Amino acid sequence: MKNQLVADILYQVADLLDLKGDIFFKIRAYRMAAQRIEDLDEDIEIVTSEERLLSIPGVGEALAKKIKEIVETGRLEYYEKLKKEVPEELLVLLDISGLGPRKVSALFKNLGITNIMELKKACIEGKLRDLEGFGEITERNILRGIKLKERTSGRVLLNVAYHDGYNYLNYMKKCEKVDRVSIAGSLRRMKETIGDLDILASSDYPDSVMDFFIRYYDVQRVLLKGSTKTSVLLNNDLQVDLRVVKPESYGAALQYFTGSKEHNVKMRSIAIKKGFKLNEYGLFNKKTDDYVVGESENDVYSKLGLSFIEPELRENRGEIEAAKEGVLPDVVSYDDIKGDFHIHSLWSDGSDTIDTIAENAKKIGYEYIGITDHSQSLKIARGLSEDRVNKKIDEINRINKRYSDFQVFCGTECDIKPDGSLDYSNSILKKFDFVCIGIHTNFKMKKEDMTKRIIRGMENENVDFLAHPTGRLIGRRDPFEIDVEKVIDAAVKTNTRLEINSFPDRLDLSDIYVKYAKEKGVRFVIGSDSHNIDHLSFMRFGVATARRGWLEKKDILNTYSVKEISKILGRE
Ligand code: DGT
Ligand code: CA
Ligand code: CA
Repeated sequence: MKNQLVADILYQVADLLDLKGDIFFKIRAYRMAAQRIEDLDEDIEIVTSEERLLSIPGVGEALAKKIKEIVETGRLEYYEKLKKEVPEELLVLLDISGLGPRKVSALFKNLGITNIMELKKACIEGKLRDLEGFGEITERNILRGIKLKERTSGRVLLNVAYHDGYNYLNYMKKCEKVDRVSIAGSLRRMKETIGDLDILASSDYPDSVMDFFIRYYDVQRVLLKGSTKTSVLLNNDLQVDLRVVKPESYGAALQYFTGSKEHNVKMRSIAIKKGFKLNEYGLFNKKTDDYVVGESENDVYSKLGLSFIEPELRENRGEIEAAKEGVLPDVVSYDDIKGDFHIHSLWSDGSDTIDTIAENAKKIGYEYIGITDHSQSLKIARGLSEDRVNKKIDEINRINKRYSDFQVFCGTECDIKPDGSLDYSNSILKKFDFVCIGIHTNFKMKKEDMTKRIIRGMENENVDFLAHPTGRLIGRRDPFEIDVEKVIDAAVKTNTRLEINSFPDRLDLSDIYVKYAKEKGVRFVIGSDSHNIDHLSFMRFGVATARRGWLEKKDILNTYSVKEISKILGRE
């Protein structure tokens, strides 16, 4: 399919024309055609070969010729020509907050500025203030925009965004003029990293809502303020976008701004196929433009013949097809979790006693926890010698006697040595209620050796789980060189559960592998990898990853009762 290629080139042509200051109607024609083609539910190559391009709304003779050229040659002469007239780097400048096509083109024409470096220099030297339509304030704004772009090219981890996003949401709920309000965007989908936060509200008084929004205590400054969209920067440089829509559009807008973009593109094309038009204002009759539904997300999905799709699934990874067939998984919910199987205590590198951890876990509503301190050779993490393992087991037995409705399972996070042997002998491993293994040393090995090492570890009959299977640290360390598919096959064969490690910089296995592994027959366990009691709440990010990987309750050990778990672990 060349649909996206054609759409992308047409979008770029529109941007270039915009920079050149071409007439509005022409620019809009390109943008609209690009969107139509992005939404098209059939292959543009077929439409072209059957000479049906003119049947696409908004496509006239001239555009049809250009589309045909792209389909047939993969490029567009007109676009190549435009690119020569407008330095391509100028397009990058459009991304800077405070700059639009008109300003970028004025900067180019008057000062010859074509890239961020030149722009920064000109701002610092005060060369912009004398241009028509610019001033000292514009200069400062642009400089800030540049700094922001430099700083925020990185994304933040889910836990940071979650904390900031839900605090902000709770504040917005206090606004009297707000009707309904929700988190949208990638945070609602619980993606592992977040670019910016999106909040959606419905109200008949958008201006009051915007005023309330920018008065939040953590706002560093306001980037943009309008009556439909306002953007602010928090003190930690995270951007937050608020959109306000009318109550009748709330569901459609929530659907739209939750994304993902890829999910939305497919949704729009289904709408078109069914004689509708879908956008952030609602679902409309394509012919008459009459409003059909839009107040609730559920209405939108159901009118399109789809069952409701949980936000975490909206990545265009087959969820729309499954919703159509009515075969979406009944994904695990956040409150299905009855306990945590990856917790470090004061016995190794954790900072709380097992007593304290147990009390806090009970408060969360858990029925059990599994304590997984490190094994003997991991000296920096105060790994437990055999003698200390025995003492710890005694302590846990004492604690368990105190509770009738809560259970502490004594586990270990046993190191897998470079040769694939484990850091405890089998006679010690048998003493634990469960054994979790993981790699903590010698990260850099040849792919083949690393894969063998992990598989050999899983082959030990005492092993129950493999912790953080790929070893990645988001933004800091790449996954080990391993053949993940082989590891997944071995997990099935050896009946080893794969862990979804909930620590925000791990989220390992990641959503895509989780989905793949489930299809192969793998079962899972979720662990917070807590090193203090505040980390216990990271569990929700592991559950989010499980949901994004299409897991159901039955796939995950932590959703079972104490009794069932003892049976599954087979140590009673
Ligand atoms: P992020 O912020 O990079 O983590 O990811 P998102 O998904 O939050 O993306 P963002 O903030 O740019 O936009 C929020 C949602 O708005 C996005 O998930 C889908 C929708 N959206 C934004 N731009 C487009 C677009 O060009 N086309 C479509 N169909 N939807 C869009
Ligand atoms: Ca976002
Ligand atoms: Ca956004």
